[in-house]
Parts: sequence; C-alpha cells; structure tokens
Amino acid sequence: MQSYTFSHAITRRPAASIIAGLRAVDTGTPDLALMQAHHADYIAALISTGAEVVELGALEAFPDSVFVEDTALCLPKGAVVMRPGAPSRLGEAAEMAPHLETLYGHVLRIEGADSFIEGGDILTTETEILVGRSARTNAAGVAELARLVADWGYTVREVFTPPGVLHFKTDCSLLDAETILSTKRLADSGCFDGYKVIHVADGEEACANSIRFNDLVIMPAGFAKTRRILEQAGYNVREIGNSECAKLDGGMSCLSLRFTPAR
Ligand code: CIR
Repeated sequence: MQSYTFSHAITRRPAASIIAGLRAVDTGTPDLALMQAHHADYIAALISTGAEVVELGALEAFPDSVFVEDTALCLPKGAVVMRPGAPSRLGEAAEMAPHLETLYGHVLRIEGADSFIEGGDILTTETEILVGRSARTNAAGVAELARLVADWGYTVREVFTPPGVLHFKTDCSLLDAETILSTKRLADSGCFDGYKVIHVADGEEACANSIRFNDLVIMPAGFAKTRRILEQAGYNVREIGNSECAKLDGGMSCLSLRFTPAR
C-alpha cells in the first residue's frame, strides 16, 4: 500500500507567469484565476483523505513550477531531487530540495551533467520503479536514479514513453498494488505485463493521468466513460477541473509530490 497511501503532499501555487508555461501545441492562454480555483479544489481533495499538504508559494521565475511532480521522486526510504530535461525547469528542482530536506532530514540528488530525468516519467508500484525514457528523461538519468535507490527495495525498470507524449505518466496511473490505468497505446507496448490494466475509454486518453491518493482516485473532470469504468471497478472517484493545466500538458499527477517521509 505504500505506493498509494501517503501522509504528505507538496504543492506549489501557480504563478502569474504560468501563461509562459511550456506546451507542445498552443491551444490558448491559461486563465490564472480558473487555474487557482482548480488548484484549490485539488488541494482540498488531498486534505480530505487525511493527508498533510505543504503548500509552497508561487515562483514567478519558473512558469511551470506549479507542476512540482517533475522536481523529485519521493519514496518511503528517501527523496531524490531530479534534473529536469527542460532547460527552463532545471532550477525548479533546486527550489524544491530544501523543503524535502526539512521533511526527510536529507535528500539525494541526480547530479550528472548528462543526466536528465523528470518525475512525470516515473511510476512507482509496490515493487518496481518504472522510468519512461522521453524527450525529458534520458538513459543516463535512469541509470543514475537506479544507482541512488539501489538499496531501497525496488527494481528499476527502464521503459519507453510513446512518441509525442510528454511524460510516461501522461498515459498511465497507479490505481492500487496490482492495477494500472493506462491508454491502450502505452499498455500495448507490454510494459505492464504482470499487472492488471484498466484501459481508459476510447477518446478519453487525456484522463490517463490521474492519481490514487489514499482512498481517492482523483481524475480530471469530463471523462464520464472512464469514470464509470473506475466506479464499476470499485474505486472512489473525485473529479477536479483541469482545463487550464491541460493547455500546458499538465494533469493530476503533475500537481503534487505524494509521500510518507521516513526520518
Ligand atoms: C512541461 O512541459 O514541463 C509542463 N508544461 C507540464 C509538465 C507536466 N508534468 C507532468 O506531467 N508531470
């Protein structure tokens, strides 16, 4: 259960500079006020499960800094500060490190000059850390992570993010110890063999980035078919508006670091 039950989450308020956030395709300028409202709903959902949420202040110098997931990997035995592959996001990881040091006592860091890795490419199950190579995460980053967490009880497995997809977890989420929500295009690669896979409904690929957080599955609003599939499978689903983050290729997992710090 350690892969989906958590005592803590960290979020960061969206900055006004979010309008300059990275995006693969420009589908319009994010509305800051609406994003703030969605963000508040998201935090309320996390808190409703009994977790403590550390809400960090906005960082105007980093337009994408609301997407805190990409800055670190937080596991029961420790935290690893990432090296984001997007140059404009590299500094976000250093901004996160002191907060994790406070909660964990110390942190490890990806440091190699050629190593790049973002948290959005990492899916942790009870036994494995799956890391998707992508435009943001390279083999050196995966190898360095594997060395750092070698004693933490997981197998690190390098997998591949589908072409044109930002992050591995853009297309999948952990639902419980043996179940993964995935797009068909990702699951068809065979990377989840051995797990139970629930496919998102056709045409609803954008809701594959959801999160299991304690007793809730938190998914972006507006994907009724997949919501029904999840509810029929017994999950307790909460929808959160994601229209503004979606303009920047962001979703439910990107907005938090979720963990139970060991001290
Ligand atoms: C970016 O391109 O880096 C941001 N606009 C979106 C990051 C989304 N993060 C995530 O999927 N973990």
